[in-house]
Amino acid sequence: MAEATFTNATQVLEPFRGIKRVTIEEYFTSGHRTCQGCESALIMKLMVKAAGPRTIVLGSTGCMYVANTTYYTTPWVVPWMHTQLGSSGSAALGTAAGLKALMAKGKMKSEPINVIAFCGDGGGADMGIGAISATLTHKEYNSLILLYDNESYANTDIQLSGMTPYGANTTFSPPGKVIRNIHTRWKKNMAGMMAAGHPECRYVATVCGSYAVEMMNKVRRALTIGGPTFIHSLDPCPKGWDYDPMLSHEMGELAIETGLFPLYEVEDGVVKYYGKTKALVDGRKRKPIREYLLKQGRFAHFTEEDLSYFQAKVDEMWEKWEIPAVIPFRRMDASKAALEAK
Ligand SMILES: Cc1ncc(C[n+]2csc(CCOP(=O)(O)OP(=O)(O)O)c2C)c(N)n1
Ligand code: SF4
Ligand SMILES: [Mg+2]
Repeated sequence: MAEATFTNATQVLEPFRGIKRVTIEEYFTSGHRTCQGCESALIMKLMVKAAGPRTIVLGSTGCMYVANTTYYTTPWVVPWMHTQLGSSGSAALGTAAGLKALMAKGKMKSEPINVIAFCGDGGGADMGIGAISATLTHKEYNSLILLYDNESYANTDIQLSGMTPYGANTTFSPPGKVIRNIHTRWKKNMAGMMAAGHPECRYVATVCGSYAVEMMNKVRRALTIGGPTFIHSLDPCPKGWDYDPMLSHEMGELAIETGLFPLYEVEDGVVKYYGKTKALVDGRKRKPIREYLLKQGRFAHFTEEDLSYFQAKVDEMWEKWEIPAVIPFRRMDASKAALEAK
């Protein structure tokens, strides 16, 4: 039998050294129907620009499927496939495995092809978390899962997800006269969870479209390093968050400057902070969370008490977590440990 030529080789995508070095070609073009100011659409554009033409994109149901593929139109220039709402993980793994098998059998030219599966917060952090977790254990297949987090089930009219922030007004959690905050759960920590729980996953990162070059370089790093990789993107959504679409970039910046959404990567277990998040780690003052929350209609019902609670939770991420804003573990303090040892 002929020797299989296929290896786990990846495309080597060097980082873009500044905005002027970014390639001009677009693989997510006009022809979509997302809302004005939609940061998730920008993330799609940056993601595939970073990956380049030898890429297959798979997308689970949600705004980035529905608004991007109205019947007979699509902005995707690369091969694109829709997958079921909770299936981004299985789609990524199956496609990567299928390509590998076809190449090993000599039925396809052997070459590294990027496989990227995206999912929303509903499809990825709630429904599809099991399949994503399974994929992140398969080091023999190269794939990137990108979770675009607009903090709701946006496509079906802004329902609450496990990634919706505390207290937000959604169609499932409208503030009432008797109960002001229907939604009182704190948001899941997806990137931290994926990094901490998947030793075979060599690369996890957080990104925001407000920092486009950094975002693209993290995609390029994930695809270059290979194996299963994961990126979590925080995407301001004018419709669901209820703000003027022209403020999308500012909203992303505020999420980072207040410390609510840290920008970092974990490569082979080493945490590296980026940009303004790094400045916060190095001691710069975090902006008060109210500057971010009060610009959004979904928090318009917040009282001073709610704002203080939210601020205290963000402070906790930075002041109490063992790896600030990344992993919510704390060491047992020495005096308590000594007491318990008696
Ligand atoms: C199994 C299943 N349940 C429900 C739906 C209906 N549905 C389509 S898109 C969507 C919202 C998905 O939310 P998210 O993954 O956060 O993506 P977004 O719409 O916010 O971009 C829902 C509930 C579906 N397509 N499949
Ligand atoms: S609802 Fe939000 S995520 Fe969906 S297309 Fe509009 S801005 Fe984008
Ligand atoms: Mg969503």
